[in-house]
Amino acid sequence: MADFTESYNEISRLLQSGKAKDIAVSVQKALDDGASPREILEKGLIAGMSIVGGKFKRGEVFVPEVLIAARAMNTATAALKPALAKAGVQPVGRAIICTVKGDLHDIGKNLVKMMIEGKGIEVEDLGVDCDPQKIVEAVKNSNAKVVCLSALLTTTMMAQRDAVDALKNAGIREKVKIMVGGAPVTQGFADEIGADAYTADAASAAEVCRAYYG
Ligand code: B1M
Repeated sequence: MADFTESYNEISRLLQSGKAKDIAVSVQKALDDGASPREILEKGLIAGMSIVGGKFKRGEVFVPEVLIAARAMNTATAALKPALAKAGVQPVGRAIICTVKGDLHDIGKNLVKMMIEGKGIEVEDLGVDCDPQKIVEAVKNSNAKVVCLSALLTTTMMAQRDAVDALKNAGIREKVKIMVGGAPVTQGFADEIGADAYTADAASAAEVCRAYYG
């Protein structure tokens, strides 16, 4: 079995320095050489982004650097998407995903989306800063079985509760399973707001989501 450690490290380094074009080339090369899409994601991209996150937290890099890294992450995940999708099966159903009201973070949401799509589920992406009413309309107008809510800020976690409540008030809460996640979210919080599932990462989210389709 080939060792792709150096490829993953290179992808992580390119992500940290925000080299969007180079990272897409490196991701494609790693795929062509036989690296697993999931390992590229976890050991290259997510590993690189957590280093950027740590530096951001310690004040060693600032918002512009983080944005540049985020752009590279999006370019890289787009390059990876066909390979992740290929590992999936026939579409088994539909899900809705968004980042909740007030929150502009979309990297984790996009990863969750990609991993769910990789399980053969069609995903309708409502984007970021998503108003609860928009979620209600999407559920009404589709046959989605699962709604995935991402939140990255302690303040916007509360908008996950608003989304659950909006679905309840619209009388369509029981039509869907509601999954929540994002760095500040916990199982306890998910229970408190009446969500059906909390998962800590994109891969687990995809597994739990897939299980809802039988
Ligand atoms: Co923001 N930011 N940010 N930021 N940012 C955080 C989240 C923060 C922890 C940084 C810090 O201070 N250490 C902090 C939040 C503090 C808090 O509330 N506890 C923070 C802050 C404060 C802010 C601003 C307020 C900064 C400011 O303006 N002063 C501002 C808020 C803007 C807004 O949303 N209204 C802001 C802005 C930004 C940028 C725009 C610069 C950029 C976002 C770019 C983008 O997304 N397009 C950004 C980034 C990149 C980060 C960090 C560095 C990285 C986030 C990320 O993408 N991580 C982050 C620090 C960190 O995480 N260490 C930080 C990688 C991603 C793969 O992980 O999104 O956690 P994550 O997703 C994971 C899991 O959480 C999970 O799966 C994913 C991977 O497996 N997951 C789910 C996510 N959603 C899920 C849903 C599920 C299940 C699992 O089910 C439905």
